[in-house]
Amino acid sequence: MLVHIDGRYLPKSEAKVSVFDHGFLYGDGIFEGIRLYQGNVFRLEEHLERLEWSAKAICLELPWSRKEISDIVCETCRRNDLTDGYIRLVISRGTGDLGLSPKNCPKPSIVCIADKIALYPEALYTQGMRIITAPTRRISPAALPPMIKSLNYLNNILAKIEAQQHGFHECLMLNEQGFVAECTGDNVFLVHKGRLLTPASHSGALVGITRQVAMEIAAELGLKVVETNLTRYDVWNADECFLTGTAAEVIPVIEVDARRIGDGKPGPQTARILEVFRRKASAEGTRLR
Ligand code: PXG
Repeated sequence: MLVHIDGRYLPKSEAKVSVFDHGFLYGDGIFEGIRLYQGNVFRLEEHLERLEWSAKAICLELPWSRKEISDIVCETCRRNDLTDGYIRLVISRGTGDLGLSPKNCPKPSIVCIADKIALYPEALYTQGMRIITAPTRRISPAALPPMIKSLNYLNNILAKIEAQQHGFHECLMLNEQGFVAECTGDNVFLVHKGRLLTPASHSGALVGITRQVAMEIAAELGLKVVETNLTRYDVWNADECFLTGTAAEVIPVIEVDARRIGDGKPGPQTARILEVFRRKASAEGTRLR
């Protein structure tokens, strides 16, 4: 495997960054998780646009154009002979002194890893997943806007640990007001009485690229899409529930907090959205060759 670091392609064993990198010392940086399907990078422009917005939000001036970053992503996939996989693009504040001021870091670093991804067990896509609500709340947008895809994932990791301590793969996270925000690495959707519901983008969630795709598909299928405040009560009483994310794709949820969702099986609208998602994923994208 070859990893891109600041203009060089290094074997995995040599792909290292400095312990003085502020991404390591302070979590000062941003990233994107991107999928490659059948030799095409899925929604690359959207991922790079979100990366630029994350950079702007943390006052990190990108010294690379969108085209240069896009070329790094594609070249990393080509050098690894990948046709299907997961791309982790990381930009850190760069190497500096101790002390959290970014002023000590003259130049950001860019890392791109392209590898295979271990999904949830395939059985969960047909049988559906059971989840719970985590005690840990999603961080307030007033503290750190969850729209920034930053290197600070401890908030989500704490919730993930809580889920796993109770034997679950994933969990719901609520915002400070107690409304549903998202899961630890996925956005949440409900289907209720023929409408598709999802927490509004200001409710404390990352604005997911897969979320956007699911909303597009739902509209194409004639489902009305509504972004609104949702409570756990709304989730428990939904006809269907599913999660979306670059890693998870579209995964049905059949039980939340020991309440069966719908009839306890993946719902028909979820199945249609998953099917169209898989079709789009294999048909669209930025070609590597
Ligand atoms: N919320 C959070 C907190 C996320 O981290 C999503 C929602 C879904 O967004 P996208 O744009 O992917 O539809 C994410 C994405 C990983 C990994 O390595 C995590 C994500 C994506 C890819 C890989 O665990 N999270």
